[in-house]
Amino acid sequence: MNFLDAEYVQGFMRMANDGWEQGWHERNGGNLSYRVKTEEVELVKENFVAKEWQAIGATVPDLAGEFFLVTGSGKYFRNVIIKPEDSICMLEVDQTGEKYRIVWGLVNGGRPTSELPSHLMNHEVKKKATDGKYRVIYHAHTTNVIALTFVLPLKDEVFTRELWEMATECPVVFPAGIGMVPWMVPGGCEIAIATSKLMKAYDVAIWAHHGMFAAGEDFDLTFGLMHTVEKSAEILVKMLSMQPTKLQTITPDDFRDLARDFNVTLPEKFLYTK
Ligand code: 2HA
Ligand code: ZN
Repeated sequence: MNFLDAEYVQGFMRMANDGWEQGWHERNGGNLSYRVKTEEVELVKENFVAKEWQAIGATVPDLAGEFFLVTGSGKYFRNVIIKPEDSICMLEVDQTGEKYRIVWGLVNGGRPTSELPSHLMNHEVKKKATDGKYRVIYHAHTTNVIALTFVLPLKDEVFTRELWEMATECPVVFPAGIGMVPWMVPGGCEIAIATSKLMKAYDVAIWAHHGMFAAGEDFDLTFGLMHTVEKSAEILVKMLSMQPTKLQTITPDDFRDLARDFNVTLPEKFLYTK
C-alpha cells in the first residue's frame, strides 16, 4: 500500500493540519508523534528505505523495536498536508532503545522533531501505564495556556483547579489533572525527564512560557484533550481580562457531585478550599 494512503498516516496529517488551523503552530512550532501498531507497520513497509542509525539522546528500552510517525525538526505543521514526505517521517527504534533510524520521509534531509527525547520518554511512560493503549504524544504552542503561565503560580493544583472551573466538561476530560514544568531549555533530556515524570500521573503537562504536551489513545482523543485545555484557558484569560474575581463558580462540592454522576475520580488535592 502507498504510505500516504494508510488511514493512520491520513489521521496524523489531518491532526497536524487541525493544529495549524487552531493557530498553535507558528513557523516550525510544535511536534506530533504516533506509536504505530505492528499491523500498520506491515501495511506500508514495502515503502521503507532505512537510513543510518542515530542517537536518540535518551534511553527508552521499553520502546525497543517500535516504529513512530513523527514531525520533522524545523518543519512547518502548515506544510504537512501539502508536502508530507518532506515534513514528517517514520522511524524505527533499535533493540537497545538508544538509537533510531528513519525508514520513510524527510526526503530532503533533516531530523525528526527536536523534542524527540520528550516524545519518546513520554511514550515509554504512557505505554507502560496504559498497557499499550496510548499511542499519541502532541506538543503545541497553545496561546492562552502560555499566557496563563505568566500570571498563575506554576503549581499542578492551581492550573488544574482554575482550568477545571472554567468549563464543566474539563474535570471529565482531564480528571487526573495537569502537571507543570517550570521554564527549562527545550529539546533536551532534562526537560524530557521532567515531563515524563509528570506523565506518570497526568495526560497533560504545561511547559511554562512555551506550550503544552498532551498524551492519548488516538488522534481524536489527544487533539480533543489539547483543544479542551486550551479552550478552558481562553475562557480564563477572558474572565481575568474582565475582572480579577469571580462572582460565582463551580465549587469543590459541585465537582464531587459531578465526579459521582460521571463516574470519574477527582483527586482531593485539587479540591482545596481557597
Ligand atoms: O520548534 O516546538 O519545542 C519545535 C518546538 C520546540
Ligand atoms: Zn515547542
